[in-house]
Amino acid sequence: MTAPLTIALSKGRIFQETLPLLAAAGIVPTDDPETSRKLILDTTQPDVKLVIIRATDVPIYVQYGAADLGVAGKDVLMEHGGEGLYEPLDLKIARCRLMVAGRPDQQTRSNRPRIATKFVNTTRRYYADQGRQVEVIKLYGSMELAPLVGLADYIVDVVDTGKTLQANGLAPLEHIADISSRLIVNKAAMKMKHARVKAVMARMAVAIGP
Ligand code: PRT
Ligand code: MG
Repeated sequence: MTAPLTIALSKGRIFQETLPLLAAAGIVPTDDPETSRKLILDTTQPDVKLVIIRATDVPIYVQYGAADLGVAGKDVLMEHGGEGLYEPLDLKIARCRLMVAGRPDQQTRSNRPRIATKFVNTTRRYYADQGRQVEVIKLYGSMELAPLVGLADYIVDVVDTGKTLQANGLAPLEHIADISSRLIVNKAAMKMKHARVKAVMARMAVAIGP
């Protein structure tokens, strides 16, 4: 029996948008993660399993070889740093933009504004590259609240329609990066399971199109 090929995915938009690409590679899960409590899903290919984990954990599982492949947003990969990973394929799904946002009328109160974000590494790098002094505050969610209650002057977050910002009286101010989800591959798996990994990649690539 061959060792299984394990693919790490998060629930929600990434799972939904990756399904057709996996189907093109002949991989169809036999459980629905939105209704099943299982964290390891079987697929129509007996030697391919899906592991369902938090979006930010996907690069960690792949880095350490707990999953051979994964799908993660470029925002999550920028923050992770990419150690131990290859990033061979832009899946062009779950697109959004990483932005600095704040109140449209924001007057910076100090020469060292506070930025609330879950993307602390990316945020530090963005401001450092521009020689701007900031204080970065790590949050785990609901970043939009921080400027409203005086916790921070600005936030760094991913924006799609902008409706969440707008509903909270915030506006996108600076564009940091265009984001889409990427296929990531453990470096050792790329060597040890080369034929199977390449086959999945090739069939997904055709489904993504130009
Ligand atoms: O939800 P959880 O805390 O488990 O983790 P997560 O938020 O990182 O996961 P998930 O599944 O919500 O997002 C996975 C990936 O989808 C992210 O890493 C991004 O690469 C990508 N993506 C694309 C988005 C969005 N669009 C998006 N709109 N991730 C989050 N959002 C948020 C946005 O920050 C806002 O709070 O969705 C909300 C609605 O956005 P608007 O701009 O349309 O109002
Ligand atoms: Mg979310």
